[in-house]
Amino acid sequence: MGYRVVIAGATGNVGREMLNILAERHFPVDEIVALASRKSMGSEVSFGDKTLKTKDLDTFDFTGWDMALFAVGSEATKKYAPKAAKAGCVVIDNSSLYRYDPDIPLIVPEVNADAIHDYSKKNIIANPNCSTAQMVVALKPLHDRATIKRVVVSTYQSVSGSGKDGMDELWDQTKSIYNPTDDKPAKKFTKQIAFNVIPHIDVFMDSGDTKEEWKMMVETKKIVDPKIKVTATCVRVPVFVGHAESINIEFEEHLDENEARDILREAPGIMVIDKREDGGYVTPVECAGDFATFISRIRQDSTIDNGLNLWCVSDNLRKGAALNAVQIAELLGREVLKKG
Ligand code: 11C
Repeated sequence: MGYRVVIAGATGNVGREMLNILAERHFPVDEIVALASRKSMGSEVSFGDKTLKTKDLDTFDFTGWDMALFAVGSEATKKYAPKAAKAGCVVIDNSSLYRYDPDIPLIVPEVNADAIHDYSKKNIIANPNCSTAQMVVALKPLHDRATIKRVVVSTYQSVSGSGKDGMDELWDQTKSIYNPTDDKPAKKFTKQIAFNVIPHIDVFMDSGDTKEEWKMMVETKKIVDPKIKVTATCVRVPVFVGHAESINIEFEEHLDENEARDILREAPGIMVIDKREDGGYVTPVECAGDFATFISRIRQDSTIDNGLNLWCVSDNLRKGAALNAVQIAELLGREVLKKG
């Protein structure tokens, strides 16, 4: 016996990946329905070797469905997630709407799987921001060994994080650079993204940080440990899929780089590729389509007492969004609903 599963936002980048990953991981599905906004209704999406025709999210009755994976953005989530939760269907939400609600667990299964039991307060579970998800997978095993005090992170985030429009803008602008008569001015991004980098993701906050940077600080505290201080600079780069992060960590205790490498090698969800030679590290194009969070360039930071640097790369549509949501669905099935 399996689950009756809803995918809300099935035609977007993340919704399509959710369907792919459920099929790839043989999630025990009895029935699955793909929902979309009225304007995309009737369009087709793939689920394994099947094709699903999308139905209207606005009129859908969630009664009798076990879980709904939402990938629709905060506004539509606000309208439809409470409806699903009230009908007894557990919502796993990829938007930022509920992440900071103390009654809603924010889960990365490799890090804080125990939080799953708090789902019942509101029947909703939140999925973190993509740049946070991959970072906390790397931080948690190191924190367990040497207690992290502070993290300084700079991100190199792909355009797929901003949806299909962002990917189209990079593609069109890149082509137009070689064909100046076909000028493609910035629309989705605030400056030219082709052959450029932009130190601005999401809106500016009063502190001067962007909301993307704020999310990394606040979500890391909620998922790993409220005592960890995080400062972030988030940058959009002209890469289609895969976020990279340069992470500097300060610990309470000394942690040798070789021990850190061994700890990360054993940690769930991580693949260490770290040879000190040309190409002995992972870049975003190599991580696209993969489940793992890749760690490279592990080395001591000798400018502080207990410091370590590393390079962390992961598929932002997978570990950063759809894969993590499916892992939460698996956890919910295994620990709570127990049907599969
Ligand atoms: C980006 N991290 O790369 C964003 C996308 O809070 O779920 C995900 C935004 C979020 O633009």
